[in-house]
Amino acid sequence: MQNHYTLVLIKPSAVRRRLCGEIISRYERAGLGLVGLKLEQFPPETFAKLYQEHQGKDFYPKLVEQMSSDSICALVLTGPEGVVEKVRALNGATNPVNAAPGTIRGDYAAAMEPDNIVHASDSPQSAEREIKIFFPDFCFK
Ligand code: 3AN
Repeated sequence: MQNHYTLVLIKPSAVRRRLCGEIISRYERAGLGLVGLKLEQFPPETFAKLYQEHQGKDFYPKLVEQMSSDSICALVLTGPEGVVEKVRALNGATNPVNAAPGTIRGDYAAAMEPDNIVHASDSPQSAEREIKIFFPDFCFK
């Protein structure tokens, strides 16, 4: 059986709030496997690659500045087909104002300020591209 993967980045504000353990345990409780983990500060160039589709948008400069300002916690999660959607469902809507209670963003953020707690890939193709940015040696099996 083919394995399926997705990338999650726990954003700097959530790392500072000591939320990594809580967030990781939500994914694990949902049956997903943790197969990559890094706590590290990355330069703006790394996030320019990650957020290439958002270049030119008004929020882009601040997003890159914020993500590179401090350590993030990068995760590779594995699970059955649909793992990308499953993680996005656990995270909740992009804007925490609209994120349902019980989701990560719904429970830990009230607004996009200072940030929306987590990033997650939005398709299996993005997941592969994004995992290679943060885990260049990751072995897709
Ligand atoms: P998601 O993280 O849910 O996939 P995307 O890919 O649309 O959402 O956005 C990537 C990141 O860009 C978000 N996590 C958020 O930090 C930022 N972002 C997206 N839309 C906005 C917005 N309207 N205002 C401020 N930041 C935004």
